[in-house]
Amino acid sequence: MAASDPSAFAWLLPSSSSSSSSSSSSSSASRWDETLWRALGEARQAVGRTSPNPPVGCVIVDHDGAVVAVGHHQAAGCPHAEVNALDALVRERGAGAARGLTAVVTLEPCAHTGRTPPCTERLIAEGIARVVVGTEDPNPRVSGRGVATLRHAGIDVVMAEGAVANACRSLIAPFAMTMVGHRAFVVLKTATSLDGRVATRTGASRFITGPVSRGVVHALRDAIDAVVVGRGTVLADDPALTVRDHHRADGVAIRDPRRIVLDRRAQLPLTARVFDPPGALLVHEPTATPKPMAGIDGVAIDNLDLVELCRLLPARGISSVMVEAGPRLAAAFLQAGVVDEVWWFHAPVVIGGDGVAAVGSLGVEALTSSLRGDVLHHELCGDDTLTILRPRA
Ligand code: AOF
Ligand code: ZN
Repeated sequence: MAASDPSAFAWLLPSSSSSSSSSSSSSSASRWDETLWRALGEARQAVGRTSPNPPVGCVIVDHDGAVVAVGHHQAAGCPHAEVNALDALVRERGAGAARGLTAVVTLEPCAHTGRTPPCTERLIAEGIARVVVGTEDPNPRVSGRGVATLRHAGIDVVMAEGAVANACRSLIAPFAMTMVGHRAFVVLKTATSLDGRVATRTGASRFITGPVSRGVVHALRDAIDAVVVGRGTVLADDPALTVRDHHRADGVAIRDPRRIVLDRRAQLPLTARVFDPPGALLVHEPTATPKPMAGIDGVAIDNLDLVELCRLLPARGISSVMVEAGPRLAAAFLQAGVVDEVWWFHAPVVIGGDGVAAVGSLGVEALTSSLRGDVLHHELCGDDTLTILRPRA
C-alpha cells in the first residue's frame, strides 16, 4: 500500500460523500475520474460480501460518455463485475451493443480462469474499444497480465491516476493483504473517554461514545468480514456484534459479520450471543476440546498466536477483521505487528486514572519505543472525534 493511500474503510464515513469529487489532474486519465467514482460506488455495494475475492465495480459508457450499463461482483464464485455489466447491456440492447464502447473498471480485468472464465476474453469478444482500469490486480496470477492481454488485442487501456486510483487501491487493501501479505487485513477499533479509558473502575462501559460513533461502528461491521473478540469481553459484556440501527444509503441490505472468538480452553458458554448466526470461528489452544455446535468452527493455535491466526483466515474466506477487544487483546494485536488501521473514537468525557485503559501494558519505557502511527483521517462524529491511524512498522 502506498503511503498516500487513504484508509481502506474511510469511504463509509458520513463525510466521504464529499470526497468523491473529481481530482484536478490534467492528465487524459482524469477524463474518466467521474465514471470511475461511479464504478467505485458499484464496488462498494459488495464490500464484506465478496471475500476471498475483492469487491469490483464496472461501468460501461457509450461514445457520448453516457452510462449504458453498470455491474459489480456480488460474491466469490459469481460472475465478475465486467461480466455483470456486459450481461446487463446485452439484455437491454441486444448482442453487439458493447462494440466500440468503453468499460470503466475499478480493478484490472482478470486474464485467468478461476471459478469463472477470464474477463479479458469477454471484453475482447464483445468488441470493447477501451478499458479504464482503477488499479492493478495484486493477485500474482493476474497482475499486469490482464492489461497486457487487452493491449495485445488492440484495446486502448487507460490506467487511472490520482485520488480515484488511490481510492480504487485502498478499497481492495484487504484483498491485497491476502495476496501479498498472506494474511487478513486488521482494523483495531476502540471507543474511549478523552483520557483513553474504555470503562470505569467498576467495569461500566455502556456507552462512552455517542450514537454517531456507534453508527459508524455498525457501518464498519457491515463491511468487514469478521469481528474478533476475546473471552474476557464475551464474559463481561455478552456482545451481539451485530449491525443495528444502520441503513445503507445505497439500499443494500445490511448483514452481520462473522465472529472470531479467542477462548484458550474453549469453555465459553455456547449460549453467548457471539455464537448466534452467521457463525463463529472459535480459536483455542491445541489441548482444548470444544463442544461441537452447528455454525461454529474450531481452530487450534499454539498459544493463540495472533500472527498465525491472521495467516489462516484468508483460506477460511476472511480477508478483513475488526478487533473489538478488551485492553489485553488490543495490546497483543498491536505488539504482534498485524494491525493495519486503528480506528480510535474519543468521547468528550474524562473517566480518570482508576478507569480501564484501552490498551493494556506494552512495556514501553523510552518514548522512542512507543507505538507510532500516521494519521490517515480525522472526523467529528457528533461530539466524538475519530482518528484513523496506520501504525508504523
Ligand atoms: C475481475 N473482475 O469482478 C473480480 C476479479 O475465482 P474467480 O474466477 O472468481 O477469480 C477470482 C480472482 O479474480 C480474484 O483473486 C481476483 O484476482 C480477480 N477478481 N477480477 O476481473 C472482478 N472480482
Ligand atoms: Zn474477471
